[in-house]
Amino acid sequence: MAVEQRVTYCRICEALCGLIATVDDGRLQSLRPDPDNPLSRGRACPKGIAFSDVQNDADRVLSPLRRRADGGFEEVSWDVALDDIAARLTGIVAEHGGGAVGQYFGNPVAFGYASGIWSGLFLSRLGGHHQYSSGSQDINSRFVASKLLYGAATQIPFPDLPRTDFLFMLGANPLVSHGSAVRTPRVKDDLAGIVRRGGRVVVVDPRRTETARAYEHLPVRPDSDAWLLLSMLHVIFGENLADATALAEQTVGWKQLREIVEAFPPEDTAARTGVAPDVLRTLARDFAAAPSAVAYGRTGACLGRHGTLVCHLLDALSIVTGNLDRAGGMLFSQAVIPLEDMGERSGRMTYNSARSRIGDLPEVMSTYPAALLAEEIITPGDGQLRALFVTAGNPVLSVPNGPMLEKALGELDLLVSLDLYVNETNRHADYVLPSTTFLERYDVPYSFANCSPTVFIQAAEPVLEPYGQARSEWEVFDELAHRMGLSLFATGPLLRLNGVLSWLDRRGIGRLTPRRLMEILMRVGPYGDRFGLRRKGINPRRLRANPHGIVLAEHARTGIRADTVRQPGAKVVLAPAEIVAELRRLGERHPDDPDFPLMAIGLREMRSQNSWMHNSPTLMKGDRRHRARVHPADAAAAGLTDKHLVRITSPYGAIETEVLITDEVAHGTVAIPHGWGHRGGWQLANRSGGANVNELTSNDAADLERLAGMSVLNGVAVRLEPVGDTVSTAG
Ligand SMILES: Nc1nc2c(c(=O)[nH]1)N[C@H]1C(S)=C(S)[C@@H](COP(=O)(O)OP(=O)(O)OC[C@H]3O[C@@H](n4cnc5c(=O)[nH]c(N)nc54)[C@H](O)[C@@H]3O)O[C@H]1N2
Ligand SMILES: Nc1nc2c(c(=O)[nH]1)N[C@H]1C(S)=C(S)[C@@H](COP(=O)(O)OP(=O)(O)OC[C@H]3O[C@@H](n4cnc5c(=O)[nH]c(N)nc54)[C@H](O)[C@@H]3O)O[C@H]1N2
Ligand code: SF4
Ligand SMILES: [Mo]
Repeated sequence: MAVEQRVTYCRICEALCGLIATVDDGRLQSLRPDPDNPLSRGRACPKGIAFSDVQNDADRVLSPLRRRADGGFEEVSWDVALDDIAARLTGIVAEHGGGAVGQYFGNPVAFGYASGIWSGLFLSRLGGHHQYSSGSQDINSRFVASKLLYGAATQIPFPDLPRTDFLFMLGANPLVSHGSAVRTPRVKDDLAGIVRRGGRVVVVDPRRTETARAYEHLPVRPDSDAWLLLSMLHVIFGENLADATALAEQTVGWKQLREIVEAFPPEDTAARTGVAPDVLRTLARDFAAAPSAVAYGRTGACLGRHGTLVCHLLDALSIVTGNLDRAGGMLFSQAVIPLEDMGERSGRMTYNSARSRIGDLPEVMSTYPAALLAEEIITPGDGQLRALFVTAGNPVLSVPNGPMLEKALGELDLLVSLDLYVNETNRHADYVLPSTTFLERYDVPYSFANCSPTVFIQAAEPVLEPYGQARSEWEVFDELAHRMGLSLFATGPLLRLNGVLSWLDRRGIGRLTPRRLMEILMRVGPYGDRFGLRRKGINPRRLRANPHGIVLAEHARTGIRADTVRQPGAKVVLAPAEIVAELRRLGERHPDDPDFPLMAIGLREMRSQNSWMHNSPTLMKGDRRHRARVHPADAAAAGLTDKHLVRITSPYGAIETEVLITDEVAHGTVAIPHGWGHRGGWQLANRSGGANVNELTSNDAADLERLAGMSVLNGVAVRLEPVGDTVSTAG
């Protein structure tokens, strides 16, 4: 067969860059950036290109693996695996009820719509509620803030980068992460454009990051953002810089917010934030005075002790200055494929409709804090978790207290994982089921792809047949349901689609697959062809004819608050009771402990993707090792020199890794990447050393952020000690 060039897009991170795959006789030869993708226009990062290493990895799992009595794995057929899993699940449900079954889904699930929908249907059909995800280590605080502000957890407002005059960016490093909760595949151009237009980009971060270096850096102490933002609002209200017209028209509760922030003058918060009062006052005035301005935050905003509050205050900053729902400000996300909308309308995007068995924490869109997983497994009683599916996740490395979780996994009656690899989590599984890569499946973007300043849609057909026996995740859940005699559609949000479904049925259109569901939603969505009623609307045929994607509108819509906010009168709620209660807890949760004088924060690297790309030879070339970034003064105080092995101890655990001395972190701050310390089936990753930073973080329910049950991953109290006189000789 001839060598072919096939158009697709990358699904590793939220930029979703266009790619061209060179395929020779069913094998991937290489990936390169797609020059004709209208958004990424010939740009991709090293991970996207190096995904060919993952696709063709000799360590990839390509047939179902079953645990042997001696602890190793053996290859079995799909029929053997699925029959046994179905039988064991049936037994567990018969004995303990569906409440004994759970699932954890990891970050890659967000890049394919099918797996999340079908596994969710499967679990709810069993009557299970034990649902966990990477969200409680990532973005659930953002969802909860949105639920409280806008009445819609899936409403993620985003910065209008191409038109703003002032980007206030807190706890994000998009020059490395390529943007999260905002789709900006050419983020370098988008940020440079702001400055070129005479605007400003201010980066609030404890570390002088790649992004901070390129723009204006405002260093802050870790986990102090709530105080910083309260003081900015203090100045804005106190100096009458708020947009009174916008507040009256768009919001309720702004007077209460004004009262609250009175108690936070910058002079009082400076000691905590490390930001001088005059600097903060000038910043607040400039932000309010800019023709357009927007506050944006990501994981650095979400992962502290008050993540939900920080997300709330960030939005409040844009809203109070009249920058909501207008060009250059903070825009409401609106889906091209209204999947989330369907969830919101059917009341499925819940918050705090139930509390966790352990720790009494609220559910967030039917998921509980993943930090509770270990306790939920080992704690006897009604609702004890006994069977767990892990889809595209590696919680042993990504969730606090990996060692305890690892032990707990061994207590399960059944652990099944759908993955590309044997990782640190599923090496304890009864079954590892080989999944398709994004190159082997159909996709259309949803979820965070809606946070796009330019309205865009692209559908990707599979560019490769699945390697080996790899299967799509949704088919696995579909098959299991079938073998257990369950119908996935007797329940849940799909009931809402009944009208459309019976219409299709009458026309003899076959069984419902996730793809069919998305195609229906696309056609009834805001840009859809309404099955022929709207001539220029999109439909599957048009998407196939335009494989590089279609720009549906140069700019995302503005002036849509009335249709978007699901609060009484479509008014944004600026002082919800939960946030007011959280404000009362401020400070209580920051005890100083002289035994742990430093604060650890996270750090993402250009050539890592959480825990799962350390087996790519291309990405691991050169001097790639796990290193904790330590300020020269802190290193000196601890008796550490460069490349020294350091023991980092928190109240919850200790790790040993290498030191990199740098003044890019402030005195008192240590920055440590997550997703290292491998012991899976990925041989190069295993050889790369490093440690699991989540041995330092706490999975105690009492330590979790209160409103969203977020793991506290930034601002972790630690101390440093040299490990003997060992200096690494590698590199
Ligand atoms: N200390 C600390 N911890 C953190 C963070 C932090 O900043 N600091 N960040 C957190 C964040 S934001 C996130 S999102 C989480 C991530 O946490 P997780 O989602 O639990 O873990 P990942 O490392 O992303 O692992 C993803 C797994 O999915 C597999 N995979 C990749 N693609 C596919 C696919 O298409 N199908 C299937 N079935 N499997 C696939 C990979 O092989 C890998 O095993 O980590 C969190 N943990
Ligand atoms: N190359 C690469 N890209 C990725 C990933 C990856 O692992 N590698 N992961 C992807 C995933 S899953 C996600 S969720 C996104 C995340 O996207 P981002 O959030 O943009 O990524 P980070 O680099 O973690 O940026 C968080 C920033 O917050 C800062 N920070 C830490 N603590 C605090 C604090 O208390 N206050 C403030 N103001 N800042 C703080 C950190 O120093 C860091 O610079 O990135 C995605 N993109
Ligand atoms: S930035 Fe890199 S990893 Fe993210 S979508 Fe683009 S090519 Fe893929
Ligand atoms: Mo993430």
